Amino acid sequence: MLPNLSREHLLELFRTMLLMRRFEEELILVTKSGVSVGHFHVYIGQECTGAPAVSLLRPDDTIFTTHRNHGHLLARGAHPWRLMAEIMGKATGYNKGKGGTLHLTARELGFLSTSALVGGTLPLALGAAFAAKRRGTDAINLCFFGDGALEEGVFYESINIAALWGLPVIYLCENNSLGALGQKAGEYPGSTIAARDLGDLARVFGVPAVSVDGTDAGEVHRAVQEAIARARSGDGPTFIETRTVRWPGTSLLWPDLVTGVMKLEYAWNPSSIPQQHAVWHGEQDALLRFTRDLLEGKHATRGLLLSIDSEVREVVAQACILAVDSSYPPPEAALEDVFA
Ligand SMILES: Cc1ncc(C[n+]2csc(CCOP(=O)(O)OP(=O)(O)O)c2C)c(N)n1
Ligand SMILES: [Mg+2]
Repeated sequence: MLPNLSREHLLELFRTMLLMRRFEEELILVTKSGVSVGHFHVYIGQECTGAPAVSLLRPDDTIFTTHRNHGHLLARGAHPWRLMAEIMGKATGYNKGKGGTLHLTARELGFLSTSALVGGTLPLALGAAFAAKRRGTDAINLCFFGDGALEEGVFYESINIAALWGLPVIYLCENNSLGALGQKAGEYPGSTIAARDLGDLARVFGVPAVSVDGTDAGEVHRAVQEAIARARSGDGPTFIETRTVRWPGTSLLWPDLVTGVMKLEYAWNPSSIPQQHAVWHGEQDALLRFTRDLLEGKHATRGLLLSIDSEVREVVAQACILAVDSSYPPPEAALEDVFA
């Protein structure tokens, strides 16, 4: 279902999701063409979670995210070219090329720190929420993490304190392990958690928990909206699990564009989807689901959606050119911005 928003707002969400998708498709393609960027993780297939969730925040709210962060930053309005430059380790990037994809930080956008340590941002989110409450503001913290973070002890310590002190933090667990619990060598691992319902891991601390379909922007929007209302009014944390099937291009340790560049046409002409990806594009691709919902709800014509796509592709192409053309930080800069 679609979020209960104006047409203009829905199209803005569509644009954001498309930007996330085209940005990462381009990133994979540019890597294949020989531009070295090191290891990175993509958000493909989880767009219907990040876009509506981040769109609900106020400018003074803070966000913590993980190694799978590109989509979250784009949703918050990060410049695609400065993001791409950072991923490539260039001096024009958000962190002067020193953070890279795994530690991408943009304080001006409320991203105080990103950690590639699984579970690493959970206690930091707690600190940000504590600071907001202590200052007497009603700002909140949105903390994204993967299902793998529930295997870490720090999750339980953090949510316990958040519950005890009624802190304004939203624990948004992006569970992308559905149907992909591969533990084979050479494959990206799924999490192994004994609990059947991940929400139970929060409920034992008295924290309200809800599980939603992460490809359903309407469900995500409603769950995050309720969690924000609770946090702002002083009623403490909420745990949200968003469930998605892993995109086939991330079953390998290094992302690969195995499904090819997605065509919007797949949304209205399923026979154009390559047979081997019929299930992914036809049933599991969050962005295509949103596209079909927009068309069925008569919020947009195919022509309008295609024109937004062309515009987004142009933005991404320019971002990539600028990033590739940027310089690496000079060796003399190695000791700048070092705290210890
Ligand atoms: C503390 C820690 N242990 C192991 C790793 C190696 N590692 C990187 S990503 C990853 C899987 C994380 O799964 P999840 O949190 O569900 O995120 P996903 O990649 O599935 O989005 C692991 C184990 C790490 N970065 N940090
Ligand atoms: Mg995961």
